[in-house]
Amino acid sequence: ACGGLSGGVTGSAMGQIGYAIAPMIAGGIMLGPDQPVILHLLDISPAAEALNGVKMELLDGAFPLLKEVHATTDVTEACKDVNIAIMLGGFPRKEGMERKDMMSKNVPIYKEQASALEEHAASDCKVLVVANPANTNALILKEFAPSIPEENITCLTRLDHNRALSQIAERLKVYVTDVKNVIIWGNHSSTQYPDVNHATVTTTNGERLVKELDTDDHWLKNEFINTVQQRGAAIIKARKSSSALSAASAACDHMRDWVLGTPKGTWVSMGVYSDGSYGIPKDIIYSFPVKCEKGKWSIVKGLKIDDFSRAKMDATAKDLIDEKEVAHSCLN
Ligand code: NAX
Repeated sequence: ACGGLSGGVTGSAMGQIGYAIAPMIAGGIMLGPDQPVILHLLDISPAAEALNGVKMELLDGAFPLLKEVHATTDVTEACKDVNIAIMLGGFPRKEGMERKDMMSKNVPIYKEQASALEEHAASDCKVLVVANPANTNALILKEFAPSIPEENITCLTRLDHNRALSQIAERLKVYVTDVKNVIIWGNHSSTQYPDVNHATVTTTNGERLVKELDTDDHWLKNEFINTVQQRGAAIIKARKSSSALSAASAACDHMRDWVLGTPKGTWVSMGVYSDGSYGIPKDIIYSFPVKCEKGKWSIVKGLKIDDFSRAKMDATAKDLIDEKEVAHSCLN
């Protein structure tokens, strides 16, 4: 109506990430300082009053780019004509809860929201699933929204990617902006494989491989990988709550790069529908290194994969195949 890009955010009322990301989107962090936005916020009925409170705060923020805010508990209204959908809604895993119990609560949500997006979103809608199990929720969404192009359905592994960049920066005592081209392969779970083999650091002597600057293979193959894999758990232990501002920031990074393009010579990690690249099975949403240009991502091809990486890439693919089976059993 007013030339703004319309974006839907689910799980935005009481949700920690929703509360963190809404002002980022309204402030232009996700789509840039020249892009007006219309926000559609969705949450469930018990959260309706809180959701309205978030809307009031967004209006009170007087964000120059924020043209309209629609706060709703109606999934159809939330999805209406949106160009971008950030899927945060779901139930967190509580203490003592089995992964299967968590999936049986969340997978049906993604089936329902798939249909709403398919029927009501803009035909070019770009979808980012953040809620866990992120890869598998995205896969279910893809299966139940067959008319949405499969390349438009992605999941968030950028937080893991950013965590890997920052671990390297801390270790080598450089700025995080000097590090690039780490890779997160596979699932956004503890089986993910943070791969540093192709990562580089910009130095006064040009681009250098991280592996050349840090020859401690033991650290790279053990502490580095474990720290990135376990970072979510470490945040929960320290904050008594899961990552929120870093997740919101990573979701903005994911969308911004997808829409506006990755910088030249740089790739990022995104969970995308596997085309069989690098021998990864098709029909799963797997995190690959991607470059983005003109609103489209493409998997970076031809990277050399050693035996150590191969085993880890296959293990996380297996984890996703198992999750897919559990998800389907939750729907039967
Ligand atoms: P919260 O539990 O704080 O918020 C979830 C929100 O979703 C609540 O407001 C709830 O009312 C709402 N909700 C529940 N069912 C819904 C439905 N059917 N439609 C719309 N909204 C619904 O979780 P938060 O900390 O914000 O995390 C959101 C999701 O992101 C969780 O699934 C979490 O596990 C996942 N994460 C994923 C990450 C990633 O890198 N992919 C990292 C951060 C985070 O852990």
